[in-house]
Amino acid sequence: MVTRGFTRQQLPTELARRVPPGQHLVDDFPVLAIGAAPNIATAGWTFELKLGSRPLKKWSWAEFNALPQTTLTRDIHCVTSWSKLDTRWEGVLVDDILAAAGVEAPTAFVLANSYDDYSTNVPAVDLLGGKALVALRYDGEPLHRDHGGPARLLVPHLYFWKSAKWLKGLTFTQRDEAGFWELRGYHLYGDPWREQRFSDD
Ligand SMILES: Nc1nc2c(c(=O)[nH]1)N[C@H]1C(S)=C(S)[C@@H](COP(=O)(O)O)O[C@H]1N2
Ligand SMILES: [Mo]
Repeated sequence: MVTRGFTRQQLPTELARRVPPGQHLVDDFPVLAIGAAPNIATAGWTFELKLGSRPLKKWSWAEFNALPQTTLTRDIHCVTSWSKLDTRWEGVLVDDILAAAGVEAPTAFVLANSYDDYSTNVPAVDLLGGKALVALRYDGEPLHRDHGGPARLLVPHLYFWKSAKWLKGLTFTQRDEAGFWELRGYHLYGDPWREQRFSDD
């Protein structure tokens, strides 16, 4: 399937309806980050669930890999205007992370925290009901460091900046707290179908 660079207008209807307004398709997988990819060894890797500053549960790499694994094949949409269809990810559903911690979402908002000091906010409902994954594998291989390995958040129905790479943990917050890009003018929610790119969109 040759889709590279095509905009909605140039695509057959079946594909066009999967491409949000202002987006074009790519076949490659662009790498975007605020800095160089951090090198995180799985030996020292931990994943922590928190309620504000209070720790709820922490997993080592081995413990996290022992949680139920789910595969999601989803289209992804970057705010810089590329979209990529049928990307295949494998990892732990946020639902299963909460179940393993023995908690239900204690607040309505989550801040995803990363090892490169990146952060991004997502409403808790957008992470639940099978919608979001902490991905450990992409396309059948361990997640490449450039794409956020060892583990990244995948929230495919929102712009891809919400899918925090090099994920360190998820923090439930009382209020919707802006993350790295949201503090710099990006939309608090980021729905690609409503073109919520910037805070006043
Ligand atoms: N930790 C971290 N996560 C991040 C970023 C980042 O700079 N640091 N950039 C975001 C942005 S703006 C995008 S578009 C995607 C890019 O993911 P990719 O490099 O796998 O395409 O990661 C998002 N997650
Ligand atoms: Mo982005």
